[in-house]
Amino acid sequence: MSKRITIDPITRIEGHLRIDFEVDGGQVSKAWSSAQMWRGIEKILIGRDPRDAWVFAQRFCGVCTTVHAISSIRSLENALNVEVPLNAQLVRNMVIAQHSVQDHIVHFYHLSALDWVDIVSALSADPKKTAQIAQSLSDWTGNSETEFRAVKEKLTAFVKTGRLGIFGSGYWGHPAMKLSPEVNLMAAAHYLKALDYQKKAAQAVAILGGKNPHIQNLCLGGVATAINMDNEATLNMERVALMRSLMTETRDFVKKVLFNDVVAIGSMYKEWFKYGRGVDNYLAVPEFPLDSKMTKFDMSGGIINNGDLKNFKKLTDHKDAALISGITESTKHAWYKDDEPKNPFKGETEPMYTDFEPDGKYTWCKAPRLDGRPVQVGPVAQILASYAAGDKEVKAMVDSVCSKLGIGVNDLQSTMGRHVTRAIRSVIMADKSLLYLDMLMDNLAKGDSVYANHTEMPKGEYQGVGFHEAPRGTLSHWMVIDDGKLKNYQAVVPSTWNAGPRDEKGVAGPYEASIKGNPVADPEKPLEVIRTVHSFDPCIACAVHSIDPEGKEITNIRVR
Ligand code: NFE
Ligand code: MG
Repeated sequence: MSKRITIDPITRIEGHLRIDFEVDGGQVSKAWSSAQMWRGIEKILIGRDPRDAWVFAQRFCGVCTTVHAISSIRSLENALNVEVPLNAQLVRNMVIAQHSVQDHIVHFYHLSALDWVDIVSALSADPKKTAQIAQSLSDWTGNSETEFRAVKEKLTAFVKTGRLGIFGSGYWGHPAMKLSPEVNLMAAAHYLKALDYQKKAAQAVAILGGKNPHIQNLCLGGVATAINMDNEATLNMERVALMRSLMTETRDFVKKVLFNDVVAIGSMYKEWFKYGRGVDNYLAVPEFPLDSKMTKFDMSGGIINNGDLKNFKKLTDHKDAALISGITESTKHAWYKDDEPKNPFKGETEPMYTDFEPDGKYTWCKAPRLDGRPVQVGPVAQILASYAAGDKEVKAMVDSVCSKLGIGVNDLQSTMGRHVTRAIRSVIMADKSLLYLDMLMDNLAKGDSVYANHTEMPKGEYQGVGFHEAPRGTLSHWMVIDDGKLKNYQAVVPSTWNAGPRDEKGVAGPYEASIKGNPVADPEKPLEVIRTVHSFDPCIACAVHSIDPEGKEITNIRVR
């Protein structure tokens, strides 16, 4: 007899996600992923000046604070064929990379570590032994016995109050929790430290972008970041020095703490390299442009089908016609009017709410498809694409981690593989932030001080797509412009690719497919399902771009 279970809401994610699944013989046999909120920012954009779109579009989300701004401005630059000077590309690259560092630190420690780490067990740890374990992993200065003793005392005092707050409804003592008290204490201490380090990365983004969340420094054809090393009101020597020190501190944390913790936890939960694979078609776009024409990129992108790295199609830039025309979104099982799947240039956002109908419509997420196939996006896709393309840095890190863990590269297509590839990506992002800062300083020293190409809005009809490899995967914004006003606007977001429902052929999306086959030791406490869902780093605000808790239509948005 199968048993139907609903988890609503899934906590420790961004937004409102409901997961339904059936358990048969201790394993998940079927699953449904349902986004429980709807936003309608695409509709707010219609009729507006496309040069303003990035400011509105980045309000899709406050977690991936910058990515929608980047994608939006790129879609306009793509539509009008506008070049972006190198200085501006480097400023944008630093924003992207530092934002990723912040996002990945928060995801690993604050949103997912407690699926693996038992805080209550940490209370019985020996701080001295904990320090020995931590020091065997790295020479990070925060790993002292005194430090761990202080954290243990803090946690004990906290638990004694009887008010566990955010730790209140964890699955402490669950049979699937396997770490020793000492490793639990080490991770708990790093969880607290991580709060400080994510803030440093956010601060670096704010220096470049004027504020965070939601940067203010983009413009069509470049950035509006005033750069003058000798002026007190601009990005100057003092700001650059501060940024360099923030970036160096977070790089050390990511390399010496986060990365080692993920590998250590991975090595103690090795069976999780076998669960959670799900959809094994992958997409990542090239990222970090290093020239004004967007022809040279620092990280590779491409498409992998059926999990076979030899079956890899490299994408060399963001103008790939087959990619652009191959993307469609199905709304057969989503709370929108349905028709044939549509390419986003022709996409619509017409809500049609029905309640949760497992065989009908059951989510606010559309189902994106590439050449008719579901696709998984995210750090696994980007790291595997870079690996398949032979990017040296990525290849070296992947090979070394796999040999340390005693796994093959293909085992990264899994629940734990998502964490490990995200940890690898964190290190790369931290390194690249400093690289782009050096490149910017070099370019300025050469006398190139241009950071925007001024462009007027032309008359006539234009369309453009802006791709970006965001922390959760490939993001694209699609705009159609008519006489200087937006005629259509669609976003196909990483969490839409991953959280999307079945399509018109009944083929499940990545979350749904990945949960299938997971063990469930205790159906009342489905920790194993949550582990796999969290490994994607869900962001539902992004994915469906006014919450109505009653589930009623709330489409009455006034357009200027
Ligand atoms: Ni709201 Fe996002 C990222 C985007 S959604 S967090 O990364 O784009 O997947
Ligand atoms: Mg969309």
